[in-house]
Amino acid sequence: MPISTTSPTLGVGMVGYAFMGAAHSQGWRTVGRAFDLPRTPVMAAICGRDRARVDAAADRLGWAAAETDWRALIARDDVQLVDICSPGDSHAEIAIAALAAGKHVLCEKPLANTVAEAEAMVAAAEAAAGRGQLAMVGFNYRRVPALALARRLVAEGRIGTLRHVRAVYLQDWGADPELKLVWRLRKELAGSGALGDLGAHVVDLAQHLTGELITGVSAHTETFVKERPLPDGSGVGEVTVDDAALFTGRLASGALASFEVSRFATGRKNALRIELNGSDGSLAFDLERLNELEFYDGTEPASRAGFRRILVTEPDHPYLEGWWPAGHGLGYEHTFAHQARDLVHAIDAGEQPAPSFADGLQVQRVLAAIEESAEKNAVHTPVHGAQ
Ligand code: SOE
Repeated sequence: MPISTTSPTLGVGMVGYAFMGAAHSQGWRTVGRAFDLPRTPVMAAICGRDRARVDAAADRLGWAAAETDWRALIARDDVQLVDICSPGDSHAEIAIAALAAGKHVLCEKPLANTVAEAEAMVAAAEAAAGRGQLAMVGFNYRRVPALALARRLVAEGRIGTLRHVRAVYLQDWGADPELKLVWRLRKELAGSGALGDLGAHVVDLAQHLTGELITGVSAHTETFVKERPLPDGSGVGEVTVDDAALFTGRLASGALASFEVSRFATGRKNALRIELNGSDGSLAFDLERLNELEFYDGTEPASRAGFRRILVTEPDHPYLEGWWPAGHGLGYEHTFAHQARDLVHAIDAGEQPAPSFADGLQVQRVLAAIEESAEKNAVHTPVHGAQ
């Protein structure tokens, strides 16, 4: 449903209508009401395999039409941008086909299930860029205003030389003993477990906030529950992904980073926390308090220095110009509107949006290095007396 009658439109077609499909839909539904856009997104069609369910999703989420075959979706004349929110095993095929069909592409993270798939997607995106088409990967947490502000403060040198990145991303739904063998627990569909799902976010954030790449890692992963009941009740099946991953990394400048991601952190529902320590100060963020950023300015006299809480709701804070008066906070869903806003601007300007598919590939390479390291580290250095 167009909002502006004056700006040209951008027809969006979405693949997938589960959690991420609903979150992206919320972004497309609200973005034109919050921000002035050079093109008005039109929610042209959504795609899912089951006719009754995709029709219901189109109705509920606000899409004008529904398709049951993604090939039909990308062939539609009223779709200029394909937004991929299906499980990782389908990302490469759909993204490459959509780019070949002349569409722009937004693909949910992680970009792909393997480095080889991600490389093929980057090659397709590079070829399409020559034809004026753009491709972006959906790392939505980059668009939390407090994290966008953190990146700005790092770039302005407010924490000095980076020494540490410390990040955790914790959930607990894996701890449910009744949990079925859902797609997120099957390597052939999801690529990896907590690592690709949660680790991809913190790897991306660590690099995005600091402007540095992770150059090497050392890791441990574990699958705590090795078998789960099959969803159709026909028995049990093997869990083929990690339930948790612990890894350390070195950044290009020599700064040290540590990460923990888990689906077994009982009581932690969606706890993403990241802290940066530099020679002149520190920044700390907690997704459970996403309108806040903690800043320690080490250049202040020690007698007055201390972590200060910046309430990131001022109109001149990143993305806040579109929303409410100061003090009226935002939530998880707004990150998807911000992502849509930045992508629409990039498409209109013909400029590569960030994160690009190449950025997504780089994260994929870090994830692959973590898996390789975890395999090697499966043989631990023994602790004497503890065997
Ligand atoms: C996993 O449970 C998940 O849905 C991720 O896939 C999302 O990327 C994250 O934002 C919330 O948790």
